[in-house]
Amino acid sequence: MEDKRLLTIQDISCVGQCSLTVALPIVSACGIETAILPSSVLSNHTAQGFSGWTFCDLTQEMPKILQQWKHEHIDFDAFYTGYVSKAQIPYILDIMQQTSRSGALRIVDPVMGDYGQLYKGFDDDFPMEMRRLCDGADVILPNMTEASLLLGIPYVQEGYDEAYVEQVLRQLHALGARNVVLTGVSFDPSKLGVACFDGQKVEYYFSERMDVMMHGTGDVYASAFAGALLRGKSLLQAASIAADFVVESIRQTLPDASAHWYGVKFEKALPYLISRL
Ligand code: PXL
Repeated sequence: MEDKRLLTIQDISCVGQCSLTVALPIVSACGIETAILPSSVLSNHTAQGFSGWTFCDLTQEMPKILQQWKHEHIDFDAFYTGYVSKAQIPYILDIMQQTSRSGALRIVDPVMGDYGQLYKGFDDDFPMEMRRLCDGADVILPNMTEASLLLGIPYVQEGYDEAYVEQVLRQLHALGARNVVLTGVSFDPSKLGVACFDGQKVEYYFSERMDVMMHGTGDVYASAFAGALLRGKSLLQAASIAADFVVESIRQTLPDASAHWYGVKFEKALPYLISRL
């Protein structure tokens, strides 16, 4: 098997264990060469806990970097996008189109929000632009909040049933994504999981619900998913391995959770992830 090269496009939050600072080590640990395109540089993430942040937008670098890559004939087997801005979406589509190796995979984590809310700094019309990145993706990985934002439907926190989830999966698939992995699905308060839909069958995977809220777990999930998928795992296998890796990362963080409130200690769970590949 030829070694794969993936490009991940998302921000650098210098401190806070999310986005590129988790994607690069996790995808690399999966044995996949990982190139990066930073969408912005922040001092730290924008989620609750920090009192503020610095932000340097890198949109204008994107077309320049693309030109240089084209000059060097640089191309990729896969793309994995995360936290990006509305203005960057046309550039990202262009980069994917112009640097794809044949059959290149597009994995889109439509990072926009959590717990029913858009992240700070995103406008209300961002979800409509994010739909453009989902259209043509091989896999999209929305959480329940992002699913509701993409579809323009109310966020339902709990009390839904399989029929509801399956209707959401069908609507997400209709945005033009080949496969949907919906995260944060729960029918039982003690279990949390994912629902996978390939346009025909719906499959679920549940693990123990860790009764804590920890930042960056969506990025840890998407990174492990991308790494496992590129290592040849099926959609459901990659979705399950990533879910178990998040649980193990949370477990490793729990003894020190109050000092380590800004993210999860995924580093300590990397040997576990590698053992599953
Ligand atoms: O984990 C998603 C994420 C990525 N990047 C930045 C964020 C967040 C979540 O808040 O603030 C900058």
